[in-house]
Amino acid sequence: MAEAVTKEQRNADVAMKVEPERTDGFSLAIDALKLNGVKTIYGVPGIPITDFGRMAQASGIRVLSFRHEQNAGYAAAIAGFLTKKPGVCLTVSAPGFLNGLTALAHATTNCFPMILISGSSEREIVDLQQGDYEEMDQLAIAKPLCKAAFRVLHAADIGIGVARAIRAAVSGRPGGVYLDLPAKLFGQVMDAEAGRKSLVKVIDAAPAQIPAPEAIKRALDVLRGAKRPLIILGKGAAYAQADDAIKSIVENSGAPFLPMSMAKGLLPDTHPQCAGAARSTVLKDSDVVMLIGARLNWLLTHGKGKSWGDAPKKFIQIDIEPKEMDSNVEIAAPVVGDIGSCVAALLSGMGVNWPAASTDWIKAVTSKRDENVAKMAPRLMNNNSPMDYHGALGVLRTIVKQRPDAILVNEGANTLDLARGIIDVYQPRKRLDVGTWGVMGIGMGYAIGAAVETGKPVLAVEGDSAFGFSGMEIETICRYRLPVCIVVFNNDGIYRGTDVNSAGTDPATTVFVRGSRYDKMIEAFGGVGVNATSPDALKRAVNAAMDSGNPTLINAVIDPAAGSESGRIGNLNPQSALRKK
Ligand SMILES: Cc1ncc(C[n+]2csc(CCOP(=O)(O)OP(=O)(O)O)c2C)c(N)n1
Ligand SMILES: [Mg+2]
Repeated sequence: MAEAVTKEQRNADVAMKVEPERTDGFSLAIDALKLNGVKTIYGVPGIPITDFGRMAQASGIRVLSFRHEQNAGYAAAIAGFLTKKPGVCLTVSAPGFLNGLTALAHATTNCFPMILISGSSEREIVDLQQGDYEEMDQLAIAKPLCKAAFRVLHAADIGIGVARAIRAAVSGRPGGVYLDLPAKLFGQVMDAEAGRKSLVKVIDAAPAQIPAPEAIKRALDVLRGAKRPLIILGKGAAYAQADDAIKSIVENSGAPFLPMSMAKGLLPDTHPQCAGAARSTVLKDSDVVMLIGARLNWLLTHGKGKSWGDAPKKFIQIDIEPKEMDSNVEIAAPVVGDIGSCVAALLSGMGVNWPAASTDWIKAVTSKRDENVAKMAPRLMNNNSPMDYHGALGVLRTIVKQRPDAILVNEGANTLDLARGIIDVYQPRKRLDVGTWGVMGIGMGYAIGAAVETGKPVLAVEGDSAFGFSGMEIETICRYRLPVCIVVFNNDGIYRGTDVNSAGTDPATTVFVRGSRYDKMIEAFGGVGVNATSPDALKRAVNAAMDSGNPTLINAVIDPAAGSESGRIGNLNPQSALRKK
């Protein structure tokens, strides 16, 4: 008997030596992601990627399962913004892919690096349109909506496919990349050694792009000639993580600066040069505007028109994308390169004796800012019940001041526009919001992505409509025990809760169930729910949530009549001459 076992063992040993070690598409895809430092995948399981997710989790990648792919996609998108590495979202074919695609397009529009990996059905059947399970030509659909799209058909190409996706997402102007992995690919088997050799570690994924010395000189000449300079910081500046250099350039120049929404906190909103509360003055009266990672799109009324005043203006623009220059108005001094390199070059060109900005200009801006801040102050201290936006936001403003490392997520209409102006931000990349599209639905995905990537507490300030787009993810937040405190500004509807349907049958299009109790939703998943009807109660509830780190949802009862149509951008609603309001 002992003899027989020995023989079997010997045979097995021989078999092992003869049989070469093999690997498969599942393992190669996981190995390729790990080799390139992917630590987290955000997704929703299902055919054909369930086992892929399981195996990725078993291999040590953190795989977070969501309730809807769009939210997983938004988590990946914001992970990209926060880390300068592509956030990865994993979905099933056709419907799951489409659900994730909105987030991929959003990432591309906002210049966040992200990779959407979707499983797909059999090419032979899809291309002949023979009706496969979840049949869709995903690659073709993704292409116009993202920066690059790739499909891998052979296991031996997985390494290259992943490398191309990573490099495309983060190099140059970052954006969304689609990576199509057909079901059959995962099961393909190949020699393990050849598989290992096929993997590609991406070296220097986002190479520095150094600006031309002439461009730097031209920019500094324009800036030196300014009588009333203004610096506008965009979220590209926040993304660059060149925080010290950006602060130095602003301070050396002495110019007032205006942070775009997600650039708030690069320098604190309370910085003496911050012109956030004197926005209309600085846009109108400045004569030279230096844009750092900010685009002259609708958010800056395209750099022209009434809000920019009549006086001639010269623009200096710093951006990694050459095509961005002259997109809306003439750029007198284009500086093309990555923000970090451009700012460093400008800074060294400025030297130590940069002339101070004119005191008249600084005084004009400061006094306007102080006047506006003083006007707002009493409104922020009201303790009305039901609350108005100012009373509720006044409380949150104080809380964020006391907890400057918390991450603020913000969406809604009035809830967004008023919070943006009222809540000061003190550190870079602490304010995450709807971005370039003004999209509703980023809330819970961003909150989860931010909590996971940074380990910091998250305060999500959500309109009741905005919250509804991703509300089911509170289960995800509870499941992973993330330190997220959600405040729902519940004014019974979109913009306000007082609209009436003149036909008198169904409710008006912008109103929700009156007096809804969003706080009860999170209790279903073991989170903490609080109904807050006054600023004092709101303050207590948020502080308790932030202290405990427990997933919490606070239903903040806001006067349904307090908001205005479309918040601060009501002017963008089309008007007919026949139906002037
Ligand atoms: C995906 C998407 N769908 C619809 C809209 C249109 N929209 C803009 S703001 C908003 C909701 C505003 O209501 P709420 O979040 O309750 O904020 P409030 O103004 O009431 O504070 C909607 C539906 C959008 N921006 N994005
Ligand atoms: Mg609302």
